Amino acid sequence: MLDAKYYANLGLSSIREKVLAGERLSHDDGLALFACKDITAVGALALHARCRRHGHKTFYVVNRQINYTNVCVNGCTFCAFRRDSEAEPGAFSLSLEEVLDRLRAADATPLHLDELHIVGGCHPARPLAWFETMLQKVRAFNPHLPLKAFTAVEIEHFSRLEGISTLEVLQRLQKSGLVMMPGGGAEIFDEEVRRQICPHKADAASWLRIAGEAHSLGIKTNCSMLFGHLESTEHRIDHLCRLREQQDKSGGFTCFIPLPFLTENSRLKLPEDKIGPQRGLDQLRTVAVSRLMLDNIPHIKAYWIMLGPKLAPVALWYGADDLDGTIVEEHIGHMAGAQSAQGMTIAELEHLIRSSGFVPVRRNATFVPLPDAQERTEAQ
Ligand code: V47
Repeated sequence: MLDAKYYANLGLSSIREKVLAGERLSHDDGLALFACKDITAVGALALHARCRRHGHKTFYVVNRQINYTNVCVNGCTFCAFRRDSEAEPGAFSLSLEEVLDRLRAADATPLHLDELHIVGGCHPARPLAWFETMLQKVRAFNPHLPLKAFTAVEIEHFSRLEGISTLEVLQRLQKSGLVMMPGGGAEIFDEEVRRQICPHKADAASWLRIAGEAHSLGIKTNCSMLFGHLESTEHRIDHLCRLREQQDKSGGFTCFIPLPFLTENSRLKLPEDKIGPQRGLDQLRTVAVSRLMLDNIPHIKAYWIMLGPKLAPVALWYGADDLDGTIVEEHIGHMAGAQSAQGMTIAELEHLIRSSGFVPVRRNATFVPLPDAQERTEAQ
C-alpha cells in the first residue's frame, strides 16, 4: 500500500520514510501533507501510524455530557452556543439540583456511565465554590464515576473571578474529584486569528500553561483544534506543533480532537468557498495530518457529533482511533447546526465500529480499556 515509487512521484519520499521509521515530521512536512493532491496517500500514512499504536481497535466511552450554562463573558464571534447574559433568549443556567437530576436520570438507565463530561460557558457570577460543591455532590452520588470537567478556558475564568492562581483552582477542583479535563477552548493558537474569533478568551500561552499545570498535578487532559474558519493550513500546523511541544514537556495529553467548525447561527461569516461540500475531504485530511504530526499524543478522536455519523467512521481509516461516546445530550454542536443525533446507544456505536472494519473497545474517561458487557456479566 505504501509503494515507494508512488510516494516519490508525489514528492513525499522522505515523509514516507520517516513515518515508516517512526520518526518525527517537521513543520514543513505537515505543510507538504496538506498540499498533496492525493488524500488517500496521506490517509494511508496516517492509517499506518494509527495501526502501529492501536491495530484496528476503536475506542468509545459510555458517557453523558452536561452543559451547566451557556451564559459566557467571552463573547467569541464563532460560537453559536453562548449567550451574553441570562436575559438573552435561549440562555440557560442549570441549578445544582438540575445537574444532579440529569445524572440520576442517566443512572436509572442500564447505561452504567464510565465518564461524566461537564463543561459550560464562563458565567460572570458563579463562584468556584459552586463548582466544588457540584463535583462533591456528583462524587457522593457515584464515587466510581470518573469526572471529566472544565476546559483550560474555564479554569482561567475561575482564577480571574476568585483572584487566585490557575494552579490553585486546579488543586481545589482536584480535591473535589476532578480527574480529567476535556480539550475544548484551544480553538486555533495563532494570535492574529484568535483576535478575530475569540479575542477575550484565555490566550494560547495561558491555555498551554494551564494544561501543563494540570499535568503536573496528575490530571490528564485532552486537547483540540477548531478548524475550517479563518485559519490557513500554516496556522493548523503551527497549532499542532505547539501541542506537540507542550506534550514533550508535560506529557499529560491523552487525546486530540480536531473539531470542524459548524457555521449555523454564528456571527462569524465565511466566504462561500469555505463552507461547501468539499469540506469533507479537508476534514479527513486534517484528521490524518493530526495523527502524523502528533506522534506523542496516543489518541485521535473522530467526534461523531461534529463530524457526523457518516464521516466519523471514515475518519477511522484516516488515523482516528476513538469516536467518543453515548453523549445523551449535546448543545454546542447542535446550536451550531450539527445534524447528528443527541446520543447513540452502545449497540449503535459498536455496530458503527464493527461495520466500518474495526474492533470496538469500551474505555473510561482516562482511556483505560474496560471489559465488554459479556465479560462484565460473566464476572458477576
Ligand atoms: O471548545 C464551539 C468547539 C468545543 C463550535 O475532550 C465548535 O473529550 C464546531 O471540546 N463548530 C467543545 N466546534 C467540544 C469539545 C469536546 C467535545 C467532545 C469531547 C471532548 C473531549 C471535547 O467545541 C469548544 C469549541 O472549540 N466549538 N463552537 C462550532 N460552531
